[in-house]
Amino acid sequence: MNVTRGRAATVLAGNWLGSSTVPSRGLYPHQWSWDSAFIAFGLRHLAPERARGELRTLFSAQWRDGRVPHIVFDPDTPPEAYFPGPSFWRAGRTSGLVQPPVHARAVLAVHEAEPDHGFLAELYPKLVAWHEYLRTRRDAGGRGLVAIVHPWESGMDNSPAWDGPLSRVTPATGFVRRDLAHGEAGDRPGDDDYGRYVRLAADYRDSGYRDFGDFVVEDPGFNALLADAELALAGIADELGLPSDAHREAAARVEKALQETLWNHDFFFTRDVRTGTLTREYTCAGLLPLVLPGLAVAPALLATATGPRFRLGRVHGVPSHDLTSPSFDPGRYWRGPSWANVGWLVRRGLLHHGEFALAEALGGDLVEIAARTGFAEYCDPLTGAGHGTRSFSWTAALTVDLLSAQPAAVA
Ligand code: 2M8
Repeated sequence: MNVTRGRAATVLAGNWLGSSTVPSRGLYPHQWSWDSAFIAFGLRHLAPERARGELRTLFSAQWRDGRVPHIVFDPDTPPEAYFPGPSFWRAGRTSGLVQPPVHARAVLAVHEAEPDHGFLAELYPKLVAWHEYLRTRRDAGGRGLVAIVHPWESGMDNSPAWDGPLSRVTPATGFVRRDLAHGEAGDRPGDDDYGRYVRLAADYRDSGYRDFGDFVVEDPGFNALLADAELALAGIADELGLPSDAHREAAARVEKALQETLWNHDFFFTRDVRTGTLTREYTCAGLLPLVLPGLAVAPALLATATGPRFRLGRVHGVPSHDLTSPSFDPGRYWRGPSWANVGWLVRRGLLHHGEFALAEALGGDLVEIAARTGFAEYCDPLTGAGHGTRSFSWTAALTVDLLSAQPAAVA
């Protein structure tokens, strides 16, 4: 077995709890929604039964309204290990927020690695209910796009795109951060931002996880991944011999709304639903529509991706924020560093749009960084230095997937 693949498999085995995988033993000691989907992309090559188990465990915590919670708490992990824990959320064994819907794509990929129609048939209605929740309960702007109600829902928690909408939120106080016990303070969000996250989550909880509050934004990353997930659902329906046109139509509607609402000149921006304005921050979320094979504006978006703002192919991975912006910070959480999951998604997009050499270079670079940094959570795009926690599950899992896709990649 390739050395890097073996080390990645060891990371995943070390983070496995028995029915799901933690993103990291110290910093994130429970199950996270989109992490589990990325983890399944790697596990499918190593242990397909575990990949299926990962997704089944997540969906066993799905709410009756269809939402898939962003955290499923491990009952055997002490409550003080992570804040905000179950007593904060008051939602049983889960949080009440969501994360980007990458699950349908993961379910289909797991099936492709080892066909299992029973697994597909079991997950299909759950995925349909999940997408239905997003479509019907989250269209705050009325334009056919999902609105997120908390930065944590984007998965890109501290993105500069949230600074505007977050400025309306009064930070909560009187709580103890647990994350700083595991991470460098300079890599993590600042105290004021953390206070705002806690305030927003508490307000949403107090509304019964229903109301749109001070933070309501349409994120191009989240919505592009939903459109891609609808395409994956169409693929699952085809495998099951079920009608699939409705899923393709749903994907096309989201793609059209993305284009009409969030595209401006050379990029997809976030829209603040409360003010009706685009944020004008170039963040990696705006590159994610590249995952859509039919994207009409792909040439212009690729020009931005390879231009001075992201310098794809000339830096490490895909920077999470605009390299030319004064708020670019190469080490701080989602304000500049490169993440493996974003790189992996953009690589898929490059393949869809015929950028094969760039895709291969990006894939090789992601594997090399992961191996050299001990599967770091993120890295400095300018130097490749690792940041955040190490032995991070999705970095390891996506490395396995990349090595399986291109066996000639760096060992
Ligand atoms: C980070 O988010 C959590 C909150 O959900 C945190 O900072 O405590 C993000 O990077 C998110 O995308 C990721 O899913 C999570 C676990 O890896 O960590």
